[in-house]
Amino acid sequence: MNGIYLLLGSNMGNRLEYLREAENLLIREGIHILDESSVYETEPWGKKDQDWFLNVILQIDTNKQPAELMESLLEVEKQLGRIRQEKWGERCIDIDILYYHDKVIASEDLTLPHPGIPQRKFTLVLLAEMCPLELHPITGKTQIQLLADCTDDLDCKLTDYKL
Ligand code: PH2
Ligand code: MG
Ligand code: MG
Repeated sequence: MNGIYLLLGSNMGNRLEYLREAENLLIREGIHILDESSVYETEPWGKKDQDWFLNVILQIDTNKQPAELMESLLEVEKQLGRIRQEKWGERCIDIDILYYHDKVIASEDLTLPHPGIPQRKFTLVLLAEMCPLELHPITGKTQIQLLADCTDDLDCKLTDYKL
């Protein structure tokens, strides 16, 4: 994997506005946006009785190391007023690091690559669009292979929304 990829998700309030505002705040944190995926509307994974999400992936560049980057992401979530922290529950904004180049980390605060990637179509469809042939640093599979192997059949709809 060559690149740093963030997944943004929102399923409360004006979801698109939350994604846009998150991108603006990331820029203000000194994070450079190199590329962005299409915006997808995705069926909630893990906890069914909640609204559908909008998800988007950003490829970024930063001098921050993973732990410091994670702090910036939590700061942006805080500035956007994220309060509920129920596992897999609804949230106005969630920003996760999917990949930080080939870094593999398993600390209490941060796991890299994001451990949910192989099980989540709402992540793999977007990764397959953005960096189809990049390799997962642990499994050695491309994003396309991971998507083909993924048994998640929740819906992921391409939208016309622009960040
Ligand atoms: N995030 C979760 C749990 N479930 N489902 C979808 N479709 N999109 C998400 O971003 C998402 C989710 C936990 O962060
Ligand atoms: Mg998440
Ligand atoms: Mg998160």
